[in-house]
Amino acid sequence: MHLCALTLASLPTDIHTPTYDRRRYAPGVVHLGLGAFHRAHQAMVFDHLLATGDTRWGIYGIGMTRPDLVNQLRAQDGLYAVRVADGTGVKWQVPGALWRMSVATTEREAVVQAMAAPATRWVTLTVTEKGYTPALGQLLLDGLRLRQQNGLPGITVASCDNLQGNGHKLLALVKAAAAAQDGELLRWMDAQCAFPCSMVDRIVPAATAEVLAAASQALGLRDDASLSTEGFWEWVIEDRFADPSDAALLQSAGVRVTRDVHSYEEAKLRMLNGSHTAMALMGAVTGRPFIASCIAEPHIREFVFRLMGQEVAPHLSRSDWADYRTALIARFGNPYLKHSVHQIATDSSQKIPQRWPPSVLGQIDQGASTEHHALAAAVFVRYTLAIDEQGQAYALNDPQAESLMAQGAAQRTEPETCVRSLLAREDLWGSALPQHASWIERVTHWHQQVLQHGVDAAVQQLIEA
Ligand code: CS2
Repeated sequence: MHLCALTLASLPTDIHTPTYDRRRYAPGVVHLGLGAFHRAHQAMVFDHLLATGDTRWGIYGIGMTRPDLVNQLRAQDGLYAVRVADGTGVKWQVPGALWRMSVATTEREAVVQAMAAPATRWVTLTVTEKGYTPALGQLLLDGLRLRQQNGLPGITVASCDNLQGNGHKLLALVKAAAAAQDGELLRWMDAQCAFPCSMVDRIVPAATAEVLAAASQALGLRDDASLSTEGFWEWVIEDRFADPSDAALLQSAGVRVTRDVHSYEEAKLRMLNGSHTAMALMGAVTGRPFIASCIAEPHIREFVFRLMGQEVAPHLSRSDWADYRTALIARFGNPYLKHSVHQIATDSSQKIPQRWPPSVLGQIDQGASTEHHALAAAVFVRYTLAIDEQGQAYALNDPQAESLMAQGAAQRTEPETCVRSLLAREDLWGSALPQHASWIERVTHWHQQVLQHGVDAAVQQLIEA
């Protein structure tokens, strides 16, 4: 038997389940991007608000391209179990906030209608870095246009992707989709809608067979949509809402509402995500499958520790970075999270721009060392060979895979040409970094070490220097 509304009552009593009515009310939130992250992060915050008796936080979840996931969730009435596990213990929970589901690619009109439904108060997004396309701007604009035409109040549209200034980026995208005759719509949007920036944080790997098996054991039911995450979660959102009273509500659920999201965003993107990308590429090239297997190696742990302390922290406006670093290293080592390095290496070309160049440029400005980032960049170049140090081939899952592999292909015979051409890409490094000859020289140096002696020896060399 599957987990679904009918079988919910049969779950063991120590599993936290929704007790509120999931059928009587229309969803108040439309969420675009129904991946693992949203279901184990925001959906659990909304579940908490629903459990307080506030019926406005049910979710209409939109899978952007994945009918398989939406079908699975529909078969389970939007229910799925989440294992929350770390050094402090293991518990299972079934959040109940996901009420309806559609797929954007095949049910676009339903998505537009959902955004323009009278009960809708929020649209949230986790569509990943590469999802910020003109088509997304058009989809949102169409939903907002229908709301305005129907005389409905404005809404809060919250981007929750790992992009600096994500709310500003999203608003620009929506405005770019507007045509000359949309003046009135844009005035309505400015007056009635809000596009707050936000930083979200929780490590939620894609589910593995091991998690699904643990779920069926814990639940006594089959659950094809179960997930595993850590106890830690954070959601920091700019105090800018269509309905200002949402600020206090979100705060009551543990969300931090502030005017200064920027300092949280930059610390998270460069410390957590920046280290993640460095470890993911190292893991992919050395054949270590998970982040936990990387951070368990003393030389990689020391590398990450120094990367954050010496090259990232000096350029952050958040002053409590040392505690943040300690907490991150513990989180990376969480043995329950089988966080695949290849999952994190996915879309590296879209992730690197937010994660590395700001710290490197900060160091260059101060005449300080960029060695750790240079080594990470060298490992990225090595990664484009698509074969690990044991001779095992892997796929580059990246919208730029073809061009990256073409530029990196001859690196064993023409290493300098390959490093130069990959470091010249402004889509990865921005316009300033490719101009710095010393940076290119250091990446070339570390790339040579990586090719000749392997990633582990290069990391050892750096931390012993
Ligand atoms: C990861 C993030 O896959 C990735 O790129 O770095 O998904 C990371 O786990 C989350 O941002 C943590 O909040």
